[in-house]
Amino acid sequence: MRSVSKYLFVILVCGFSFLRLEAQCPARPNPGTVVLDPLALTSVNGTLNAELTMRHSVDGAGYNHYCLNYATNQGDVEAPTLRLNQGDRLVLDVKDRIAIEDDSSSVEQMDMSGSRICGDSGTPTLSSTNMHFHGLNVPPICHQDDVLDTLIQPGKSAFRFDMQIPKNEPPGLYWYHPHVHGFTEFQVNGGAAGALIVEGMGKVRPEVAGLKERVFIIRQQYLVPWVPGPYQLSLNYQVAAFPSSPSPIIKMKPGEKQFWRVANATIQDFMPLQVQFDGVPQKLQLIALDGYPLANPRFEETILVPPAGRAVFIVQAPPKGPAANFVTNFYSTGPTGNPDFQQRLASIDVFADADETQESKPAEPATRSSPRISMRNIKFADLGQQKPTAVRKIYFSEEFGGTNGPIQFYITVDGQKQKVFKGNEKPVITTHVGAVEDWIVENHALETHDFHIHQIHFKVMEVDGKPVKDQDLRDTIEVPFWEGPGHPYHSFKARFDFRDPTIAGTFVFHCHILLHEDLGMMHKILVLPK
Ligand SMILES: [Cu+2]
Repeated sequence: MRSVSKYLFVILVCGFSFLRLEAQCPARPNPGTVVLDPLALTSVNGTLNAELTMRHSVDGAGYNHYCLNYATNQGDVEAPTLRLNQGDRLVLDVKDRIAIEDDSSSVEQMDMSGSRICGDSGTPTLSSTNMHFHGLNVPPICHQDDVLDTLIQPGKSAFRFDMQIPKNEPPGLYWYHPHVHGFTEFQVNGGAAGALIVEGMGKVRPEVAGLKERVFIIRQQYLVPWVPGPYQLSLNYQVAAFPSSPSPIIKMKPGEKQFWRVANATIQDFMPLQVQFDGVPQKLQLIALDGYPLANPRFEETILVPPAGRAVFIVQAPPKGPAANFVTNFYSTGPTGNPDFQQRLASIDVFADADETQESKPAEPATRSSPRISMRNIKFADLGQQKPTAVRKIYFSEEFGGTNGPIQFYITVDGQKQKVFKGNEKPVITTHVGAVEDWIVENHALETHDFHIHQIHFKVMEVDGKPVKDQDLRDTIEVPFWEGPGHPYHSFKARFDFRDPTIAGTFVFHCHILLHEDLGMMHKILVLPK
């Protein structure tokens, strides 16, 4: 915390001016109101075509809003949920209409030399944007999921993303957010993130068929995200700051089972999620993690969802009587990390007529005629049986400057020199289409980090050197902090699948604590075509 005054000084000197003539972002829901699902846009005849406009404003409490607006007859709506089927085409036009006065000096600028230009040219700034489709197994090329080269500049014409969801994409919850290196944290802190759903979960996991479905996006906002300290969480943009403001309300019928899709769209909050009745955690039936259905659904009282992770689970409402709450618990990220606080995300109120009070989509009907999707036919299904073609070790570490906490954040391939990410760097890993690799990822830092790789999922096989019973497919996972000398490093070992030729190209792996990513805890991997 000693570094706070330094950060404030930097911000004042930089003239961090967010003076706006008028609010560009829609008003967000008042505290203590019923939580509605985000507006859902659904593909029609195999295509979902939509236009989103990124805007910016500052609210009365001083929080920056970055909003991905979708225009409706009732006005702009932020960050709609994009719902598609396997094999559908997503055509998304994204326009940047951020208008911030003089942001050019506020952050160190990214070196784009050496990058191919995809979209607009020019230097990336806090007002530039682009889009990452987190978890989708789509090509890392221009107009699809290419965060390294894509730049959308303010005032320019719309940039078109155009991609096909693979026919064997795992049904599940994905999400989209800006990913301009050096500036990702600000826009996600401001709320610029939404859900993307590949339909069909009820066909893979019959447990959810026929249940009412809810989509909950948890976001996190700091007044200035560089400054460690207090923050607010929100649920579908409604601030959850109990007891200083009333909790968001989730309405359910007594005893009703619902199918919740929950995305952790925070910038750095590791969330041990629970549903409690009178303070007692209830068993939640976990169905999927990170957009990948579990081989065997299991019951858990606490579901740990790291930043950028998603969990899909079945919640059963209490009978009338006990106080029911959806909470995230305290989580320690270690001596140099920021603590993640306990917070009630919503109170669950049971009403016999709960149906009429909320907008949400009924889950896919449990019709016998709808064809099943077999777990064997979705991507990566046979990964456990493959022989690895290479084994790599990768580690997180931090460098200190005096007593002010970590100043450099590294992710390093074992044997290489520690370095921060540069836009014009060469890939630190080169592999080829057809490879299946086992990676051991260790954390040598006194702070928990959050591993994420673009374009593929990985199958978790060991944690801290011991085989795990549930070999889940993930795209994001926590790696706990090192307790210090005399203690082993925490690690996970997972199998990474580079067999699909459509992911050939250059993409990134990084820490999904977004400040760390922006400061360079990221590197490139090149997958050569066969
Ligand atoms: Cu990190």
